Amino acid sequence: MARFAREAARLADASKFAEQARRAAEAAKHLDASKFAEQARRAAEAAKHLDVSKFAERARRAAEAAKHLDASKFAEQARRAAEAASRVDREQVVAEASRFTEQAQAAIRAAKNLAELERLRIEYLGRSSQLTEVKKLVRELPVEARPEVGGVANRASRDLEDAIKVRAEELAFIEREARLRAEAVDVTLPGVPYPKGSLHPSMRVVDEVVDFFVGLGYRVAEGPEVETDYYNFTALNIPPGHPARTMQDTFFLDEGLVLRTHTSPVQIRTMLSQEPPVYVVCPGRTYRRDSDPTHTPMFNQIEGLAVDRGITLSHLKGTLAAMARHVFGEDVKVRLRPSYFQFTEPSVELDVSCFVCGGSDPKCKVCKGAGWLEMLGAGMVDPAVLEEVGYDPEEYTGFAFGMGPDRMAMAKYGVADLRLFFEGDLRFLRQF
Ligand code: 2U9
Repeated sequence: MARFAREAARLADASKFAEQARRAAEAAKHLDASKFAEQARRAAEAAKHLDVSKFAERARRAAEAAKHLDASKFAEQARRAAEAASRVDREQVVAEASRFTEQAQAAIRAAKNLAELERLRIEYLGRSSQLTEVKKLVRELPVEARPEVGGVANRASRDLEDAIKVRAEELAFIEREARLRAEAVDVTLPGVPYPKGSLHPSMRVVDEVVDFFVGLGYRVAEGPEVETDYYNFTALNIPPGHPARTMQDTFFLDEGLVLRTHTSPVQIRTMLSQEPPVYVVCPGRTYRRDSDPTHTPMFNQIEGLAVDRGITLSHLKGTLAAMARHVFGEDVKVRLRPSYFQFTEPSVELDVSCFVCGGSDPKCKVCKGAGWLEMLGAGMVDPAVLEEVGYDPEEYTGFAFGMGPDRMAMAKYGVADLRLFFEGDLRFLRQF
């Protein structure tokens, strides 16, 4: 048993001794010699356990006195022995308690981390700690010693709890500081370069064109790339067996499905799903069996459609001229040439004046000296197409247009081979 607890236990023994001595003194009062001797012997026995030679000596003298039946002397000796035992042991308990508290506090202050601190808390304040043992012993102490020893034990508990709290706060602070230091970011280090992507040249043109039409209030519509024969051809006034079908170099799939050859089916779907007015722009991937420096099997298209009351060819021309200026520059001019498409009547092609030389350079790389660039096809929506989607061609008219943003990008950025756009070569793509 540790010293603090051992001292408390000794004090409990002393109280037993004092009780024996009191009984001996009682017996002495009645001059009962044999009883003295017996009581005194027991007192001496108890004193031995105390291991305090002074007590033992006093007890021995008490026993001696008892032998000579000197009752009053014995009683006096026994009383003094009892007093001394309780006083001396109490002092020792108090001294031991403060030594114990000091040692424990020093250990707590030296705890290196919260885990060690918790170990110390269990050691000093836990169920099998000295303090708990001492508190249990208090009940066995002489009544007059209980408040003092109990007080000493409670004070020791309080002091240690306080010390643990203080150390816990210190350690939490130290551990937090260490963590912050370990996690610190050196903001002066150069950053890790993050490879930055850029927009594909075709997509830059798509964005510019779509932005222009969205600015006019058009909505953007998209649709499937695998289409039915009906949406890709029949609804667009190209019935089965019509020669116009063979001109489109279509990729045919199973079960009457095709890879769409234009985004026109998206406009058909839009008109079937709503009543006029319709103002839509339809960007997307389209497919034709074609491969040379100016044709790839997959290419982008932007088509658009405006159907409303009183739409005329001049609306078409004004709208597309403004679009050309938005994409190629404020100075470009446009001209219309007559053309033919199955789904528009009349049909036109729109040329843009060369945005590089303006027609002044016979050796211009972009227009090859022509001064004009073919930019898009367009026309007034054929009444047969309006009828097909359930719009009354007597009440509504519309214009439609279609353009190839890949081709437009080739002209705009001076790229001679369209195939470069779709090979995914970063050396090419990084230039945009
Ligand atoms: C509906 C009615 C009419 C769309 C149009 C063109 C003219 C045209 C080509 C441009 C270059 C295809 O990408 S390209 O090869 N397109 O010339 N497209 S009129 O007319 C429509 C579309 C939908 C319902």
